[in-house]
Amino acid sequence: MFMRIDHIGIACHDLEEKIALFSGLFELEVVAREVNEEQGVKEAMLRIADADGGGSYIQLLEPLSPDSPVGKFLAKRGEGVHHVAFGVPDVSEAMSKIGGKGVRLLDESPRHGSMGSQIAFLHPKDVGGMLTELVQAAKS
Ligand code: CMX
Ligand code: CO
Repeated sequence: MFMRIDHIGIACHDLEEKIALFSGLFELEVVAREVNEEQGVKEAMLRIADADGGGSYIQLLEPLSPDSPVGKFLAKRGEGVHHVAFGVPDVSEAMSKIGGKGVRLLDESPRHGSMGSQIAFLHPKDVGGMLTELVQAAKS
């Protein structure tokens, strides 16, 4: 079902500061910056690897407001790993397969994600405490 780890999402208070930290430490290049109003985030994608069908990245996330998912997470847990995102060939198919196993889907249908991808989230309480994102990369 999973083809790769698409990205690790990291919650932070100051996006520019964490871009400088991660790109400096690990020599990663920022390949996209976006504001995603629906998800309540300002974000940057730092490339780790390229591959046919989608690469893998670190996703740095700054909340647009305190009552957004990342804003609430920061208030409760502080900065750090927020979610793990897996690359799938077809996000709708993965949602129905996984939903059929009793896992709560946090999205009724796929939403717009980074770099033109289609995404959906699974409830962390049904996945061993890990907020899980499914990603169907944009066709290249
Ligand atoms: N990882 C693991 N557990 C988490 C979590 C996370 N990121 N966020 C919340 N939880 C846990 C909480 O600790 C809480 O557990 P307890 O009841 O034991 O305290 C439980 O889940 C419910 O959390 P909550 O704070 O009551 O609920 P929220 O209103 O914060 O909602 C969640 C949590 C996961 C449903 C919500 O954040 C969500 O819908 N997330 C999906 C969308 C998202 O995260 N978007 C931002 C990223 C965008 C992107 O990657 O592009
Ligand atoms: Co993500």
